Amino acid sequence: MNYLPTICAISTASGQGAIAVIRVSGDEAIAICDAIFVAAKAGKKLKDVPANTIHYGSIYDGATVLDDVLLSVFKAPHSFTGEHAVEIACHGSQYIQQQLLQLLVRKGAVLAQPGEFSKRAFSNGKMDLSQAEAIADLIASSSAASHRIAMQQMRGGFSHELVLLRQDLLTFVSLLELELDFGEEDVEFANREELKALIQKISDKLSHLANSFSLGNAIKNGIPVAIVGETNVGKSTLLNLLLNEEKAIVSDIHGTTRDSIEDTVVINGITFRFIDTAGLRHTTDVIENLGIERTYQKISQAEIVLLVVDAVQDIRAIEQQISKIEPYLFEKKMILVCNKTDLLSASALAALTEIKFPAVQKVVLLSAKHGTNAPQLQDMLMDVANLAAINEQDVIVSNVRHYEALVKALAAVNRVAEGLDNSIPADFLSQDIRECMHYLGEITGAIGTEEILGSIFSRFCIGK
Ligand SMILES: Nc1nc2c(ncn2[C@@H]2O[C@H](COP(=O)(O)OP(=O)(O)OP(=O)(O)O)[C@@H](O)[C@H]2O)c(=O)[nH]1
Ligand SMILES: [Mg+2]
Repeated sequence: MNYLPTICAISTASGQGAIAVIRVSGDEAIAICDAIFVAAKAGKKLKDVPANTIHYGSIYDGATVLDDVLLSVFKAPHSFTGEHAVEIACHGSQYIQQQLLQLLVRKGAVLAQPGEFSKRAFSNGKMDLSQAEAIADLIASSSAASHRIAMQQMRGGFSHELVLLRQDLLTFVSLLELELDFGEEDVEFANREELKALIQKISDKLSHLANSFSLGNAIKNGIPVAIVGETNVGKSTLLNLLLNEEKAIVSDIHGTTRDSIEDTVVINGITFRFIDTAGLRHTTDVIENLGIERTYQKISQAEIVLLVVDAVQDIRAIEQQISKIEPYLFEKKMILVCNKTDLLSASALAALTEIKFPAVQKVVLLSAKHGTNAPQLQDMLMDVANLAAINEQDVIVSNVRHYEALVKALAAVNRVAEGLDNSIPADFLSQDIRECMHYLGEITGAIGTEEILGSIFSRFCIGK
Protein backbone atom coordinates (compact mmCIF):
# COMPACT_ATOMS: atom_id res chain seq x y z
CA MET A 1 0.00 0.00 0.00
CA ASN A 2 1.19 3.53 -0.80
CA TYR A 3 2.26 5.71 2.08
CA LEU A 4 -0.01 8.75 2.25
CA PRO A 5 1.09 11.86 4.09
CA THR A 6 -1.06 13.30 6.85
CA ILE A 7 -3.09 16.17 5.41
CA CYS A 8 -4.58 19.27 6.95
CA ALA A 9 -6.90 22.04 5.75
CA ILE A 10 -9.31 24.67 6.96
CA SER A 11 -12.73 23.10 6.39
CA THR A 12 -14.93 26.07 7.18
CA ALA A 13 -15.58 28.94 4.78
CA SER A 14 -12.69 31.31 4.28
CA GLY A 15 -12.78 34.58 6.18
CA GLN A 16 -13.58 35.50 9.72
CA GLY A 17 -16.24 33.67 11.71
CA ALA A 18 -17.02 32.80 15.31
CA ILE A 19 -15.52 29.33 15.03
CA ALA A 20 -13.38 27.68 12.37
CA VAL A 21 -12.67 23.98 11.91
CA ILE A 22 -9.31 22.68 10.82
CA ARG A 23 -9.14 19.08 9.79
CA VAL A 24 -6.17 16.76 10.06
CA SER A 25 -6.23 13.23 8.64
CA GLY A 26 -3.66 10.47 8.25
CA ASP A 27 -1.46 8.07 10.19
CA GLU A 28 0.28 10.89 12.06
CA ALA A 29 -2.82 13.03 12.72
CA ILE A 30 -3.04 12.22 16.41
CA ALA A 31 0.72 12.37 17.05
CA ILE A 32 1.01 15.75 15.28
CA CYS A 33 -1.85 17.18 17.34
CA ASP A 34 -0.40 15.74 20.54
CA ALA A 35 2.77 17.73 19.80
CA ILE A 36 0.93 21.07 19.81
CA PHE A 37 -2.03 20.47 22.15
CA VAL A 38 -2.03 20.70 25.93
CA ALA A 39 -5.26 19.35 27.40
CA ALA A 40 -6.93 21.28 30.22
CA LYS A 41 -6.78 18.07 32.21
CA ALA A 42 -3.15 17.70 33.16
CA GLY A 43 -1.26 14.84 31.56
CA LYS A 44 -3.95 13.84 29.07
CA LYS A 45 -2.53 12.68 25.73
CA LEU A 46 -4.65 12.28 22.59
CA LYS A 47 -3.02 8.98 21.72
CA ASP A 48 -4.53 7.50 24.89
CA VAL A 49 -8.06 8.90 24.60
CA PRO A 50 -10.91 6.76 23.28
CA ALA A 51 -12.10 7.27 19.70
CA ASN A 52 -14.94 9.72 18.97
CA THR A 53 -14.26 11.96 21.95
CA ILE A 54 -13.91 15.73 22.30
CA HIS A 55 -11.19 17.43 24.36
CA TYR A 56 -10.74 20.95 25.63
CA GLY A 57 -7.32 22.55 25.88
CA SER A 58 -4.84 24.95 24.30
CA ILE A 59 -2.72 24.94 21.17
CA TYR A 60 0.89 25.98 21.80
CA ASP A 61 3.38 27.27 19.29
CA GLY A 62 6.53 26.73 21.31
CA ALA A 63 5.92 28.55 24.57
CA THR A 64 3.19 30.79 23.13
CA VAL A 65 -0.48 29.93 23.47
CA LEU A 66 -2.14 30.31 20.09
CA ASP A 67 -5.75 29.56 21.02
CA ASP A 68 -8.08 27.61 23.29
CA VAL A 69 -9.72 24.89 21.25
CA LEU A 70 -11.94 21.83 21.20
CA LEU A 71 -10.43 18.78 19.53
CA SER A 72 -12.54 15.92 18.17
CA VAL A 73 -10.53 12.73 17.90
CA PHE A 74 -11.45 9.90 15.50
CA LYS A 75 -9.52 6.70 15.13
CA ALA A 76 -9.12 4.60 12.00
CA PRO A 77 -11.21 3.17 10.48
CA HIS A 78 -14.06 5.00 12.21
CA SER A 79 -13.71 8.45 10.69
CA PHE A 80 -14.91 10.24 7.58
CA THR A 81 -11.71 9.38 5.71
CA GLY A 82 -11.24 5.99 7.34
CA GLU A 83 -7.89 7.22 8.74
CA HIS A 84 -6.91 8.67 12.11
CA ALA A 85 -8.37 12.15 12.13
CA VAL A 86 -8.60 15.20 14.36
CA GLU A 87 -10.90 18.16 13.90
CA ILE A 88 -9.75 21.29 15.65
CA ALA A 89 -12.50 23.78 16.43
CA CYS A 90 -10.64 27.04 17.05
CA HIS A 91 -11.71 30.68 17.18
CA GLY A 92 -12.48 31.98 13.73
CA SER A 93 -9.86 34.70 13.37
CA GLN A 94 -8.02 34.39 10.07
CA TYR A 95 -4.75 34.93 11.92
CA ILE A 96 -5.37 31.97 14.25
CA GLN A 97 -6.46 29.75 11.35
CA GLN A 98 -3.35 30.54 9.30
CA GLN A 99 -0.98 30.19 12.26
CA LEU A 100 -2.53 26.88 13.24
CA LEU A 101 -2.26 25.58 9.69
CA GLN A 102 1.41 26.61 9.48
CA LEU A 103 2.07 24.99 12.83
CA LEU A 104 0.57 21.70 11.64
CA VAL A 105 2.71 21.85 8.50
CA ARG A 106 5.84 22.51 10.56
CA LYS A 107 4.99 19.44 12.64
CA GLY A 108 4.81 17.23 9.54
CA ALA A 109 1.35 17.56 7.94
CA VAL A 110 0.93 18.68 4.33
CA LEU A 111 -1.77 20.97 2.97
CA ALA A 112 -4.66 18.99 1.48
CA GLN A 113 -5.58 19.23 -2.19
CA PRO A 114 -9.21 20.09 -3.07
CA GLY A 115 -11.41 17.09 -2.29
CA GLU A 116 -8.56 15.09 -0.80
CA PHE A 117 -10.45 14.13 2.37
CA SER A 118 -13.34 12.79 0.26
CA LYS A 119 -10.94 11.04 -2.11
CA ARG A 120 -9.40 9.23 0.85
CA ALA A 121 -12.86 8.32 2.12
CA PHE A 122 -13.58 6.83 -1.31
CA SER A 123 -10.23 4.99 -1.48
CA ASN A 124 -10.83 3.54 1.98
CA GLY A 125 -14.25 2.22 0.95
CA LYS A 126 -16.19 4.64 3.15
CA MET A 127 -18.43 5.52 0.21
CA ASP A 128 -18.67 4.89 -3.49
CA LEU A 129 -17.85 7.44 -6.13
CA SER A 130 -21.37 8.66 -6.77
CA GLN A 131 -21.82 9.23 -3.05
CA ALA A 132 -18.59 11.21 -2.91
CA GLU A 133 -19.75 13.33 -5.84
CA ALA A 134 -23.03 13.92 -4.04
CA ILE A 135 -21.12 15.55 -1.19
CA ALA A 136 -19.83 18.19 -3.60
CA ASP A 137 -23.38 18.67 -4.90
CA LEU A 138 -24.72 18.88 -1.37
CA ILE A 139 -22.26 21.62 -0.50
CA ALA A 140 -23.18 23.48 -3.70
CA SER A 141 -26.95 22.98 -3.34
CA SER A 142 -28.84 26.23 -3.12
CA SER A 143 -32.45 25.09 -3.25
CA ALA A 144 -34.60 22.55 -1.44
CA ALA A 145 -34.95 20.43 -4.58
CA SER A 146 -31.23 20.25 -5.42
CA HIS A 147 -30.50 19.57 -1.76
CA ARG A 148 -32.95 16.66 -1.79
CA ILE A 149 -31.38 15.08 -4.87
CA ALA A 150 -27.85 15.42 -3.47
CA MET A 151 -28.90 14.08 -0.09
CA GLN A 152 -30.53 11.05 -1.63
CA GLN A 153 -27.47 10.36 -3.77
CA MET A 154 -25.15 10.74 -0.79
CA ARG A 155 -27.18 8.21 1.15
CA GLY A 156 -26.60 5.66 -1.61
CA GLY A 157 -29.43 6.69 -3.99
CA PHE A 158 -29.27 4.48 -7.01
CA SER A 159 -25.71 3.25 -6.56
CA HIS A 160 -26.76 0.40 -4.23
CA GLU A 161 -29.16 -0.78 -6.87
CA LEU A 162 -26.53 -0.55 -9.59
CA VAL A 163 -24.16 -2.64 -7.51
CA LEU A 164 -26.81 -5.38 -7.20
CA LEU A 165 -27.65 -5.31 -10.90
CA ARG A 166 -23.95 -5.51 -11.70
CA GLN A 167 -23.61 -8.56 -9.46
CA ASP A 168 -26.51 -10.28 -11.26
CA LEU A 169 -24.80 -9.57 -14.57
CA LEU A 170 -21.54 -10.94 -13.23
CA THR A 171 -23.25 -14.24 -12.33
CA PHE A 172 -24.58 -14.56 -15.86
CA VAL A 173 -21.39 -13.57 -17.57
CA SER A 174 -19.49 -16.18 -15.56
CA LEU A 175 -21.95 -18.86 -16.64
CA LEU A 176 -21.76 -17.73 -20.27
CA GLU A 177 -17.99 -17.79 -20.19
CA LEU A 178 -18.09 -21.24 -18.67
CA GLU A 179 -20.08 -22.35 -21.72
CA LEU A 180 -17.20 -21.16 -23.86
CA ASP A 181 -14.87 -23.53 -22.04
CA PHE A 182 -17.06 -26.37 -23.19
CA GLY A 183 -16.88 -24.98 -26.75
CA GLU A 184 -17.69 -28.06 -28.78
CA GLU A 185 -20.24 -29.60 -26.46
CA ASP A 186 -23.16 -27.22 -26.99
CA VAL A 187 -24.09 -26.83 -23.32
CA GLU A 188 -26.12 -23.97 -21.83
CA PHE A 189 -25.30 -23.10 -18.23
CA ALA A 190 -26.86 -19.65 -18.39
CA ASN A 191 -30.63 -19.97 -18.61
CA ARG A 192 -31.52 -17.72 -21.56
CA GLU A 193 -35.05 -16.97 -20.34
CA GLU A 194 -33.80 -15.86 -16.95
CA LEU A 195 -31.10 -13.79 -18.60
CA LYS A 196 -33.72 -12.18 -20.85
CA ALA A 197 -35.84 -11.26 -17.83
CA LEU A 198 -32.83 -9.79 -16.05
CA ILE A 199 -31.78 -7.79 -19.12
CA GLN A 200 -35.32 -6.43 -19.46
CA LYS A 201 -35.30 -5.41 -15.80
CA ILE A 202 -31.94 -3.69 -16.16
CA SER A 203 -32.94 -1.96 -19.37
CA ASP A 204 -36.13 -0.60 -17.72
CA LYS A 205 -34.20 0.58 -14.70
CA LEU A 206 -31.45 2.25 -16.70
CA SER A 207 -33.81 4.03 -19.07
CA HIS A 208 -35.85 5.27 -16.13
CA LEU A 209 -32.70 6.68 -14.53
CA ALA A 210 -31.40 8.17 -17.79
CA ASN A 211 -34.77 9.81 -18.45
CA SER A 212 -34.69 11.49 -15.05
CA PHE A 213 -31.55 13.37 -16.06
CA SER A 214 -33.12 16.30 -17.89
CA LEU A 215 -35.20 16.98 -14.81
CA GLY A 216 -32.29 16.40 -12.44
CA ASN A 217 -30.06 18.67 -14.43
CA ALA A 218 -32.73 21.36 -14.52
CA ILE A 219 -33.19 21.13 -10.75
CA LYS A 220 -29.46 21.36 -10.15
CA ASN A 221 -28.73 24.22 -12.52
CA GLY A 222 -32.13 25.92 -12.47
CA ILE A 223 -35.11 25.27 -14.74
CA PRO A 224 -34.45 27.46 -17.80
CA VAL A 225 -37.28 29.92 -18.47
CA ALA A 226 -36.92 32.15 -21.57
CA ILE A 227 -38.67 35.53 -21.46
CA VAL A 228 -39.49 36.41 -25.05
CA GLY A 229 -41.69 38.77 -27.04
CA GLU A 230 -41.66 41.87 -29.20
CA THR A 231 -39.64 44.94 -28.25
CA ASN A 232 -40.81 47.27 -25.50
CA VAL A 233 -43.43 44.88 -24.09
CA GLY A 234 -41.76 44.79 -20.65
CA LYS A 235 -39.57 41.66 -20.72
CA SER A 236 -36.67 43.25 -18.89
CA THR A 237 -39.06 44.81 -16.38
CA LEU A 238 -40.44 41.31 -15.80
CA LEU A 239 -36.94 39.84 -15.34
CA ASN A 240 -36.16 42.48 -12.73
CA LEU A 241 -39.46 41.79 -10.98
CA LEU A 242 -38.81 38.03 -10.84
CA LEU A 243 -35.23 38.47 -9.65
CA ASN A 244 -36.19 41.29 -7.31
CA GLU A 245 -33.17 43.20 -8.56
CA GLU A 246 -32.47 45.85 -11.22
CA LYS A 247 -30.51 43.41 -13.35
CA ALA A 248 -31.52 44.49 -16.85
CA ILE A 249 -31.80 47.99 -18.31
CA VAL A 250 -35.38 49.08 -18.83
CA SER A 251 -36.35 51.91 -21.18
CA ASP A 252 -39.16 52.88 -23.52
CA ILE A 253 -36.77 52.73 -26.46
CA HIS A 254 -37.52 49.71 -28.65
CA GLY A 255 -34.60 47.31 -28.84
CA THR A 256 -33.08 48.22 -25.46
CA THR A 257 -31.98 44.64 -24.68
CA ARG A 258 -29.61 43.37 -27.33
CA ASP A 259 -28.07 40.36 -25.66
CA SER A 260 -29.60 37.77 -23.37
CA ILE A 261 -29.26 38.33 -19.64
CA GLU A 262 -29.88 35.57 -17.14
CA ASP A 263 -29.87 34.81 -13.46
CA THR A 264 -31.33 32.27 -11.09
CA VAL A 265 -33.79 32.67 -8.28
CA VAL A 266 -35.30 30.14 -5.89
CA ILE A 267 -39.10 30.07 -5.80
CA ASN A 268 -40.67 27.73 -3.24
CA GLY A 269 -37.57 25.59 -3.07
CA ILE A 270 -37.08 25.27 -6.83
CA THR A 271 -34.33 27.10 -8.72
CA PHE A 272 -35.48 28.82 -11.91
CA ARG A 273 -33.05 30.31 -14.41
CA PHE A 274 -34.74 33.30 -16.05
CA ILE A 275 -33.36 34.48 -19.36
CA ASP A 276 -34.29 37.93 -20.66
CA THR A 277 -33.85 38.17 -24.42
CA ALA A 278 -33.61 40.76 -27.21
CA GLY A 279 -37.10 41.78 -28.37
CA LEU A 280 -38.28 40.27 -31.66
CA ARG A 281 -38.73 42.74 -34.52
CA HIS A 282 -37.56 43.39 -38.06
CA THR A 283 -34.43 45.47 -37.98
CA THR A 284 -31.44 46.19 -40.16
CA ASP A 285 -29.19 46.65 -37.14
CA VAL A 286 -26.57 43.91 -37.38
CA ILE A 287 -25.93 43.64 -33.64
CA GLU A 288 -29.60 43.61 -32.80
CA ASN A 289 -30.17 40.85 -35.35
CA LEU A 290 -27.45 38.77 -33.71
CA GLY A 291 -29.27 39.29 -30.41
CA ILE A 292 -32.54 38.16 -32.00
CA GLU A 293 -30.87 35.02 -33.34
CA ARG A 294 -29.76 34.35 -29.78
CA THR A 295 -33.35 34.74 -28.59
CA TYR A 296 -34.37 31.77 -30.76
CA GLN A 297 -31.44 29.78 -29.36
CA LYS A 298 -32.61 30.54 -25.84
CA ILE A 299 -36.13 29.40 -26.68
CA SER A 300 -34.72 26.09 -27.88
CA GLN A 301 -32.73 25.63 -24.66
CA ALA A 302 -35.61 26.58 -22.36
CA GLU A 303 -38.03 24.26 -20.57
CA ILE A 304 -40.61 27.00 -20.16
CA VAL A 305 -41.26 30.04 -22.35
CA LEU A 306 -42.85 33.21 -21.04
CA LEU A 307 -44.29 35.01 -24.06
CA VAL A 308 -44.71 38.61 -22.99
CA VAL A 309 -47.21 40.72 -24.94
CA ASP A 310 -48.38 44.29 -24.52
CA ALA A 311 -51.94 43.94 -23.26
CA VAL A 312 -52.83 47.37 -24.64
CA GLN A 313 -53.46 46.15 -28.16
CA ASP A 314 -55.95 44.32 -30.26
CA ILE A 315 -56.45 40.66 -29.30
CA ARG A 316 -55.87 39.79 -32.95
CA ALA A 317 -52.33 41.27 -32.69
CA ILE A 318 -51.65 39.18 -29.55
CA GLU A 319 -52.85 36.05 -31.31
CA GLN A 320 -50.51 36.79 -34.20
CA GLN A 321 -47.57 36.94 -31.82
CA ILE A 322 -48.54 33.56 -30.36
CA SER A 323 -48.73 32.05 -33.86
CA LYS A 324 -45.31 33.44 -34.72
CA ILE A 325 -43.63 31.85 -31.72
CA GLU A 326 -45.52 28.55 -31.90
CA PRO A 327 -43.29 26.85 -34.53
CA TYR A 328 -40.27 27.31 -32.23
CA LEU A 329 -41.82 25.74 -29.16
CA PHE A 330 -41.54 22.01 -29.92
CA GLU A 331 -43.80 20.99 -27.04
CA LYS A 332 -42.19 23.40 -24.59
CA LYS A 333 -44.54 24.79 -22.04
CA MET A 334 -45.64 28.36 -22.63
CA ILE A 335 -47.21 30.89 -20.34
CA LEU A 336 -48.72 33.95 -22.00
CA VAL A 337 -47.90 37.06 -20.00
CA CYS A 338 -50.27 39.91 -20.87
CA ASN A 339 -48.30 42.83 -19.49
CA LYS A 340 -49.07 46.48 -18.75
CA THR A 341 -52.57 45.56 -17.56
CA ASP A 342 -52.41 48.60 -15.27
CA LEU A 343 -53.26 50.59 -18.40
CA LEU A 344 -56.42 48.58 -19.17
CA SER A 345 -60.09 48.85 -18.26
CA ALA A 346 -61.85 45.96 -16.47
CA SER A 347 -63.75 44.95 -19.60
CA ALA A 348 -60.57 44.84 -21.70
CA LEU A 349 -59.00 42.67 -19.02
CA ALA A 350 -61.89 40.22 -19.11
CA ALA A 351 -61.48 39.84 -22.88
CA LEU A 352 -57.86 38.79 -22.43
CA THR A 353 -58.79 35.80 -20.29
CA GLU A 354 -60.70 34.48 -23.31
CA ILE A 355 -57.50 33.84 -25.25
CA LYS A 356 -57.36 30.12 -26.02
CA PHE A 357 -54.52 28.62 -28.00
CA PRO A 358 -53.32 25.05 -27.84
CA ALA A 359 -49.74 26.27 -27.40
CA VAL A 360 -50.69 28.44 -24.44
CA GLN A 361 -50.73 26.54 -21.14
CA LYS A 362 -51.69 29.46 -18.96
CA VAL A 363 -52.45 33.19 -19.22
CA VAL A 364 -51.46 35.71 -16.58
CA LEU A 365 -52.65 39.31 -16.51
CA LEU A 366 -49.64 41.14 -15.17
CA SER A 367 -48.23 44.53 -14.49
CA ALA A 368 -44.48 44.01 -14.38
CA LYS A 369 -44.04 47.65 -13.47
CA HIS A 370 -46.25 47.45 -10.37
CA GLY A 371 -45.79 43.77 -9.56
CA THR A 372 -49.51 43.04 -9.86
CA ASN A 373 -50.25 39.29 -10.08
CA ALA A 374 -46.58 38.33 -9.73
CA PRO A 375 -47.50 35.64 -7.14
CA GLN A 376 -49.94 34.12 -9.67
CA LEU A 377 -47.15 33.95 -12.24
CA GLN A 378 -44.89 32.24 -9.69
CA ASP A 379 -47.62 29.70 -8.91
CA MET A 380 -48.05 29.04 -12.62
CA LEU A 381 -44.31 28.48 -13.03
CA MET A 382 -44.39 25.93 -10.20
CA ASP A 383 -47.42 24.27 -11.79
CA VAL A 384 -45.94 24.13 -15.26
CA ALA A 385 -42.57 22.85 -13.99
CA ASN A 386 -44.65 20.07 -12.43
CA LEU A 387 -42.08 19.08 -9.88
CA ALA A 388 -44.79 18.18 -7.42
CA ALA A 389 -45.21 15.01 -9.46
CA ILE A 390 -41.82 13.83 -8.22
CA ASN A 391 -42.16 11.32 -5.49
CA GLU A 392 -39.95 11.65 -2.41
CA GLN A 393 -38.57 8.20 -3.18
CA ASP A 394 -37.92 8.83 -6.87
CA VAL A 395 -34.27 8.64 -7.71
CA ILE A 396 -33.19 11.46 -9.98
CA VAL A 397 -29.90 11.58 -11.83
CA SER A 398 -28.41 15.06 -11.88
CA ASN A 399 -24.78 14.34 -12.67
CA VAL A 400 -23.75 14.48 -16.32
CA ARG A 401 -20.99 11.89 -15.83
CA HIS A 402 -23.54 9.42 -14.45
CA TYR A 403 -25.92 10.21 -17.27
CA GLU A 404 -23.30 9.49 -19.95
CA ALA A 405 -22.35 6.21 -18.31
CA LEU A 406 -26.03 5.23 -17.99
CA VAL A 407 -26.66 5.90 -21.68
CA LYS A 408 -23.66 3.77 -22.68
CA ALA A 409 -24.67 0.98 -20.28
CA LEU A 410 -28.18 1.10 -21.69
CA ALA A 411 -26.91 0.81 -25.28
CA ALA A 412 -24.86 -2.25 -24.28
CA VAL A 413 -27.74 -3.87 -22.43
CA ASN A 414 -30.04 -3.31 -25.40
CA ARG A 415 -27.50 -5.04 -27.64
CA VAL A 416 -27.60 -8.02 -25.25
CA ALA A 417 -31.41 -8.07 -25.52
CA GLU A 418 -31.18 -8.03 -29.31
CA GLY A 419 -28.51 -10.71 -29.24
CA LEU A 420 -30.68 -12.95 -27.09
CA ASP A 421 -33.58 -12.54 -29.53
CA ASN A 422 -31.29 -13.58 -32.36
CA SER A 423 -29.67 -16.40 -30.36
CA ILE A 424 -26.17 -15.08 -30.95
CA PRO A 425 -23.21 -17.04 -29.54
CA ALA A 426 -22.28 -16.76 -25.87
CA ASP A 427 -18.99 -14.95 -26.49
CA PHE A 428 -20.74 -11.99 -28.16
CA LEU A 429 -23.31 -11.84 -25.39
CA SER A 430 -20.65 -11.87 -22.73
CA GLN A 431 -18.76 -9.05 -24.45
CA ASP A 432 -21.80 -6.74 -24.36
CA ILE A 433 -22.65 -7.71 -20.78
CA ARG A 434 -19.10 -6.93 -19.73
CA GLU A 435 -19.37 -3.54 -21.43
CA CYS A 436 -22.59 -2.80 -19.55
CA MET A 437 -20.91 -3.83 -16.29
CA HIS A 438 -18.00 -1.58 -17.10
CA TYR A 439 -20.19 1.52 -17.43
CA LEU A 440 -22.23 0.69 -14.32
CA GLY A 441 -18.94 0.29 -12.48
CA GLU A 442 -17.78 3.70 -13.69
CA ILE A 443 -20.70 5.33 -11.89
CA THR A 444 -20.00 3.77 -8.53
CA GLY A 445 -16.23 3.88 -8.97
CA ALA A 446 -15.79 0.09 -9.06
CA ILE A 447 -14.09 0.82 -12.39
CA GLY A 448 -12.17 4.04 -12.44
CA THR A 449 -8.95 5.38 -13.72
CA GLU A 450 -6.79 7.71 -11.71
CA GLU A 451 -7.55 10.33 -14.35
CA ILE A 452 -11.32 10.25 -13.79
CA LEU A 453 -10.85 10.33 -10.02
CA GLY A 454 -8.44 13.25 -10.28
CA SER A 455 -10.85 15.30 -12.34
CA ILE A 456 -13.79 14.58 -10.04
CA PHE A 457 -12.10 15.39 -6.74
CA SER A 458 -10.26 18.46 -8.01
CA ARG A 459 -13.65 20.17 -8.27
CA PHE A 460 -14.24 19.85 -4.52
CA CYS A 461 -13.57 22.53 -1.93
CA ILE A 462 -10.31 22.33 -0.04
CA GLY A 463 -10.99 20.80 3.36
CA LYS A 464 -13.65 18.36 2.07
N1 LIG B 1 -47.48 50.90 -17.61
C1 LIG B 1 -46.60 49.91 -17.65
N2 LIG B 1 -45.41 50.06 -18.24
C2 LIG B 1 -44.56 49.04 -18.26
C3 LIG B 1 -44.86 47.80 -17.65
N3 LIG B 1 -43.81 46.97 -17.83
C4 LIG B 1 -42.88 47.66 -18.51
N4 LIG B 1 -43.32 48.91 -18.77
C5 LIG B 1 -42.60 49.95 -19.48
O1 LIG B 1 -42.41 49.55 -20.83
C6 LIG B 1 -41.16 50.03 -21.32
C7 LIG B 1 -40.34 48.92 -21.88
O2 LIG B 1 -39.96 48.06 -20.83
P1 LIG B 1 -38.75 47.02 -21.00
O3 LIG B 1 -38.82 46.13 -19.80
O4 LIG B 1 -37.49 47.72 -21.26
O5 LIG B 1 -39.24 46.24 -22.27
P2 LIG B 1 -38.49 45.07 -23.09
O6 LIG B 1 -39.55 44.13 -23.52
O7 LIG B 1 -37.38 44.51 -22.31
O8 LIG B 1 -37.95 45.85 -24.35
P3 LIG B 1 -36.71 45.51 -25.30
O9 LIG B 1 -35.53 45.28 -24.45
O10 LIG B 1 -36.60 46.72 -26.13
O11 LIG B 1 -37.09 44.31 -26.11
C8 LIG B 1 -40.49 50.75 -20.16
O12 LIG B 1 -40.75 52.13 -20.27
C9 LIG B 1 -41.20 50.19 -18.94
O13 LIG B 1 -41.23 51.06 -17.83
C10 LIG B 1 -46.15 47.67 -17.01
O14 LIG B 1 -46.49 46.64 -16.45
N5 LIG B 1 -46.96 48.75 -17.05
MG1 LIG C 1 -35.39 44.46 -22.59
